[in-house]
Amino acid sequence: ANMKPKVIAYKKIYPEVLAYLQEACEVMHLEEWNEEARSAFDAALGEAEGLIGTGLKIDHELLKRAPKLKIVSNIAVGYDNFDLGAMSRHHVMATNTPDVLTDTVADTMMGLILAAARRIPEMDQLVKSGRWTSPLTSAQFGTDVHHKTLGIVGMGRIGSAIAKRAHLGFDMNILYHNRSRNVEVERRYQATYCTLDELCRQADFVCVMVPLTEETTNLIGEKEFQAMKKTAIFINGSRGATVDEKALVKALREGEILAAGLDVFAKEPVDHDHPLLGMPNVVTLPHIGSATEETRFRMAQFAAENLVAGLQGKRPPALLNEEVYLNS
Ligand code: 8YV
Repeated sequence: ANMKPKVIAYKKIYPEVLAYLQEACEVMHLEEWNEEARSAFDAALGEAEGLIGTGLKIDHELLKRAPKLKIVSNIAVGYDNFDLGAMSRHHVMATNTPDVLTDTVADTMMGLILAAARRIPEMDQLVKSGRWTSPLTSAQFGTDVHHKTLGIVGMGRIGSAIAKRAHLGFDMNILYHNRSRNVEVERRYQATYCTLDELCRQADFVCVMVPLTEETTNLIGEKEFQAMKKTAIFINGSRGATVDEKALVKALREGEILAAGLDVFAKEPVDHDHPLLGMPNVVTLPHIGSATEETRFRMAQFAAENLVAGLQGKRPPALLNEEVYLNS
């Protein structure tokens, strides 16, 4: 008889990582999340001891249907899709993939900062559409990034990696707002702690890098945009819901801020008629923060290691709810 624990992988998994999982588990691999996969998932959930994938909401409703579940391994660092309290109550371990994506996401954010400030996608379109027929006029000039003030909202691992690039590479002055002080970034990158209001008032670039929680939902709204400089560029690489999108649209329309660079949206994929998509001064990306071959591979590998450790009774390296492991 096959005594390996049953696992459902609800995302396309790299073959090497799948092979690693299959050594320790009996894996149901759902490469695409369609109607068919959904019913296969529902049918297998009752016997599953482990789940691995991205984005699926893990709440009381789902946990009720999964009496054998021991661990859910998120292939992402953000875990706003987890109801951690419910998972702990159901004695289900929760894990994520910190660290391995930090530098890649920070690179993406520098890309958004540069793209929005220097209007790179707009200028690319100008060239490719054959409208580059005469020397540029000042109406087409961008704004400098170096020596400007970058305000980072959320100074965790990724925020620190952005501060590093911005300070050491672009001589930027760093302000930050966070739940707690981060003395390391203050010492290394001369970052200055301030209130969210002060940050909004003083920053040339406001970059949001907080996890999505109840406290950070709509953290940036009308009041914050009004406090920003008219020349401010707003960057979001966290979750769309940390920002009131209506207020963002209004701020851009009314010239309360200059531009925005967004990797995330309240609803993903974003609707093609969303007002943000019609604005030339808004650079949009389809949530590619961590989307490089190397990093997505490392994330899948890390998530698989978390899952296998948990199923073998070892402490998963990126365990989020310690109490479940201690009480097992
Ligand atoms: C993930 C992310 O790639 O890690 C996160 O929190 O947002 C991205 O890195 C995304 O969840 C899809 O895998």
